[in-house]
Amino acid sequence: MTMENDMVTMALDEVDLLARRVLTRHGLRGDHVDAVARTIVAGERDGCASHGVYRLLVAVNTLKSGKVDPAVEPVITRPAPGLVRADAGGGFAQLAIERALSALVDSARTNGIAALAVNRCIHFAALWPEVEMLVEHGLVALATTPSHAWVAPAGGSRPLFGTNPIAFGWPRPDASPFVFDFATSAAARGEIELHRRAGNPIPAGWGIDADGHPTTDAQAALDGAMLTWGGYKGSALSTMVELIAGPLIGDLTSAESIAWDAGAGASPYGGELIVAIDPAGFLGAAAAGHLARAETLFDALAAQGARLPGARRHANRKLSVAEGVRVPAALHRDIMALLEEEDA
Ligand code: NDP
Ligand code: PYC
Repeated sequence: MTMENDMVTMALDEVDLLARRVLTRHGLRGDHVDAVARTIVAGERDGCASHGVYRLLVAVNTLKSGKVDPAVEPVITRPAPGLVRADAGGGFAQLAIERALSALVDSARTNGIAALAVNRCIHFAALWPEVEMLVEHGLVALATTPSHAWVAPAGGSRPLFGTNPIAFGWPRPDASPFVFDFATSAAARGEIELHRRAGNPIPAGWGIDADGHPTTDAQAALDGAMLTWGGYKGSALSTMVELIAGPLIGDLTSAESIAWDAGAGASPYGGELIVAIDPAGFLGAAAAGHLARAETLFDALAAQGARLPGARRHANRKLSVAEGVRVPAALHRDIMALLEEEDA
């Protein structure tokens, strides 16, 4: 670990050890520690600052609030041939998803398509690690989850939707997978929190203040309402997320999640829907040929100088493995302070 220009450089195994120490010190137990640490380290490794080590502060805050069960064992069931359910039992989502993965892969292979409903989970993570786990098995994947009601619908001015991310993954035979993952709000709430921490204004169009006026003040937007991405289009997508990863799977909307939180400031509570599709389901032995044909789309995109979502992350990953990651010193100090707390 080295420090220069207010940045701390850490090797990935140092980040991993730090994450485990912090989570364990604050009461996380059993396989949850591995599963949660893995996504936090992956976020930092891939240059996703809003869902990297910053999430240690968020996870600890949730552990302290008593709103997450730190040791619960997820229960995996298969209610129908194409359906898997993971009851997280009030624990963090990561372990429930890891434990359901083999059933979901098996079900997608058998049926061509399968869906996993994760219920009663606390979700503070990025979705791309979940999608990538499925893509590694040669499956196409779609994942989505509501969060807390922080976002005003297009045309409205009061929080109703969560930041409601959607992630999609497509396996590529000889390249990193095509994976996008973004909030249906103009930016993830974590991005606004990082701007607040750094004392930086947010771009116009991300939020409105408590009186409904446009603002570039991060705290004012956090206290007021975030805005949807792409106006009414993001609003419609966000509504879809509320429905398919809320009532459709018997779980909470973002408004219900924040009501459940009752001011505790914990991470969102509710469900997640993950759909996995096996290309061989429709195509059988022809799947490889059609996947190869899909490559012309990616080639044509690159030929125009456009970049694929996921490309930045994968490039960052190579760099982090070789050179480690750079964490702002103030954030590193705040994380280290979590290890010193007397009453943890
Ligand atoms: P961004 O607006 O930064 O969008 C991220 C996606 O867009 C990535 O796939 C990124 O690829 C791609 N992208 C960015 N710039 C370009 C470009 N110029 N050309 C092509 N592709 C590009 O992310 P958000 O702030 O909306 O979300 C960040 C994270 O927050 C997500 O991982 C999301 O899952 C997480 N989140 C989680 C929530 C939860 O409830 N659990 C709620 C809300 C957000 P690349 O990564 O390669 O740059
Ligand atoms: O950044 O909006 C966000 C977020 C919500 C839950 C996890 N991340």
